[in-house]
Amino acid sequence: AMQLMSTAEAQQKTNPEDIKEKMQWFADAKLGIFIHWGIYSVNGIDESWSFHNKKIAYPDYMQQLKGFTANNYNPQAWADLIKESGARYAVMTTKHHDGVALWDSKYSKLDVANSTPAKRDVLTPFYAALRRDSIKCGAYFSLIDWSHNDYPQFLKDSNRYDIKVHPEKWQRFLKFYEGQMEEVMTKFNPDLWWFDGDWEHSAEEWEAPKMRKMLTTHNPNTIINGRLQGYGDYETPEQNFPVSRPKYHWWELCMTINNNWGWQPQDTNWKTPFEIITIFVDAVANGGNLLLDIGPKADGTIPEEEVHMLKELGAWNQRNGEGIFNTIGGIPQGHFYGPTTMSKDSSTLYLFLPARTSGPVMVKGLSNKIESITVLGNGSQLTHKVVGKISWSPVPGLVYIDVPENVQDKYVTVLKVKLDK
Ligand code: JFZ
Repeated sequence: AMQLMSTAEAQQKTNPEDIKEKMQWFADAKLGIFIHWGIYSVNGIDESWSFHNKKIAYPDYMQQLKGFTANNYNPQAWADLIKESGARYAVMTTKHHDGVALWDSKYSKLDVANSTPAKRDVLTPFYAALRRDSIKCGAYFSLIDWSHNDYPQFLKDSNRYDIKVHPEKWQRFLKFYEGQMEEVMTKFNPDLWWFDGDWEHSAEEWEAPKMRKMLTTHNPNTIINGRLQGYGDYETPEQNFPVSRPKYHWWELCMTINNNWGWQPQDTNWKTPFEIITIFVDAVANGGNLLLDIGPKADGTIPEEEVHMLKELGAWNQRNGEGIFNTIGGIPQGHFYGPTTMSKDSSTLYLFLPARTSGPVMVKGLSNKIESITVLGNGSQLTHKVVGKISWSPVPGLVYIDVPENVQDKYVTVLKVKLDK
């Protein structure tokens, strides 16, 4: 039997009306690039989870510090590639659950500046490059820190202590984690915070309201993702996404290009550009964004498959971005065989053809007259026929649009339907 996945109920504690203005760039952005970079990229193993799940001993995991060189790291080239993809924001792992900070932290020696051959803060030049390219800066920040001695959880099935027995230790951890968060805040002033790992403790234990207050006081426009035990601004459903029934005001699907967040050489299960683009379009048509992940190698090179994907996506956006960026979700599903979006003034409808077609496509329920239909990317004008419209009845007819094969996009074709107002 088919099973429908239940999407987690949005348990957002912020009022959408209060944050509408600051959320606008996010709503318009549609595409972000997620970057998982850390010492786990040295051996090419699971980020943090590999030692937590005892696939590798903790000391051996930490040996990777010695291999994090960032020798070929070119932050401007990263930013330029992200720009080329069409993405309008980037989210970089400032610190994963392994506790290794990618900036020079005054609260710990466990950072790439003090403990790796890279010998420098790798975040500052990247965020500077993003800002030069007018790309919004997102900071992934793990609440969990499995390396910290005052953090209760450590390896799977072996915790350090119980918070109820040693509340003073947890207080010490809070000071540390809040200190590091404040460091990231003042150094980089992120446009967006992408928290992760909230599940190990409650909102009260994380002091989530206080953290939210600190961040929004420093920068009232900063956007916080949902993984702060409900004290965020938007939802982040992951990977297995029933995106078809959005119940969130703002949401973002985060997804890997192969099967892993960080670089893992054995994982060659690359999604195709067609797959990525159809998922992207599906998210946007349902009012969401796609946060697409890349995993650079320890020397700072981005795997060629990922470079290729970002370039293909960018080329597709060059041809078809008019139907994506700054749009809103389209007409109800069932009125068209594929995803749809609309211009904000609803004068233009964009129809996405999820497959190549050798004949006409049909749209239901359009009560406006159609002024013109063009194919994005090549400007071809298409003809259409209205079927079943009765002159005296307000019920719209069925619109059949002719889509010749030679005008179709290599991946997903977008038809621009201008409506008479
Ligand atoms: C977390 C991390 O543990 C993981 O390593 C990676 O960084 C990813 C982006 O985020 O993993 C999660 C978090 C939340 C869900 C699934 C995996 N979730 O809500 O389904």
